[in-house]
Amino acid sequence: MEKRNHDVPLVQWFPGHMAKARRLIEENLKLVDIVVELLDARIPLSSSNPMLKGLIGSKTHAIVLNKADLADPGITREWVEFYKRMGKSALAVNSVQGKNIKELINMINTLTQRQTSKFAAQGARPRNARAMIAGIPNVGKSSLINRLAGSAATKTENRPGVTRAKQWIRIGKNIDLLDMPGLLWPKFDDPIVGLNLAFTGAVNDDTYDKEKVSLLLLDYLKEHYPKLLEERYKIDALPEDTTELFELIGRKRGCIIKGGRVDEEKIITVIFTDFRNGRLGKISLEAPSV
Ligand SMILES: Nc1nc2c(ncn2[C@@H]2O[C@H](COP(=O)(O)OP(=O)(O)O)[C@@H](O)[C@H]2O)c(=O)[nH]1
Ligand SMILES: [Mg+2]
Repeated sequence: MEKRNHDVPLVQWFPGHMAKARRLIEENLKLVDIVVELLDARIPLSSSNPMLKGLIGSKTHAIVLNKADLADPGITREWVEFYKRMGKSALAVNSVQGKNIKELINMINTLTQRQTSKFAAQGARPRNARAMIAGIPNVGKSSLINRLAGSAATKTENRPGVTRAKQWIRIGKNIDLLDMPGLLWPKFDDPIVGLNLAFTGAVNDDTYDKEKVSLLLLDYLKEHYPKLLEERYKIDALPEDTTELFELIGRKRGCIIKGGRVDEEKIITVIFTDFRNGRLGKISLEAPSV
């Protein structure tokens, strides 16, 4: 995305909310053995939070790439390898269909074994692992918690008398998961990050220039996934000019208003929905730089 014009209006974050979220994470971190950091498989860098590293310190940390069903599978594999090379455990999942959820449970059990079996040598039974899920808004934290909990979910603890009781959900036999996920903020000072978050729908559509952003998305798709554009919109040769492509997509999809002009609002919606629902195909917006 280097050569692009990045004058996309930045999303406004609220420092007060951020400070509160940060405090909550710090507070909850003390209670768990492992933090599962949920990232969007299409934009692992843009959906990560630079502050988290400092917050978790030496706590066990696993990377989970969610929405893998929407991402380019080859690039997702590269990301998993990338994190592993950095010495982190990583796994790609689909929280809606429940793909790789068993593997995630195994991963949490394995990574926390040292803590849960601390007194095994003295004959004590291992205790349950305690985990929390953290990630930026809309990355799929609630979906993943629902998937992990399944239908047999039981709230295991709600200590009365404690001012802010923590809710735990028992996952399988050996894991207690904090019911409240940790809310993180994306990096908000990098325009490329803002753009990737807008493309994927992670930020509210009203916070940026939709037409500009949809043209930038087309630019990216034209460069990296031209075949998918040709197939979806039945175009034989993609026009050089992105605005032309934008209008052509409109004509192909019948986004026309009186007088034969294209309905720009409608085209923007078509492009965003097709991309975000995976109807264009499996697309990644970031690849590891090896
Ligand atoms: N395609 C796809 N969509 C997902 C996945 N996980 C979550 N979503 C969707 O992403 C949106 C945000 O999910 P949610 O769990 O509310 O995110 P949260 O804000 O992090 O709790 C919802 O529309 C989910 O259906 C996934 O693995 N694949
Ligand atoms: Mg949620």
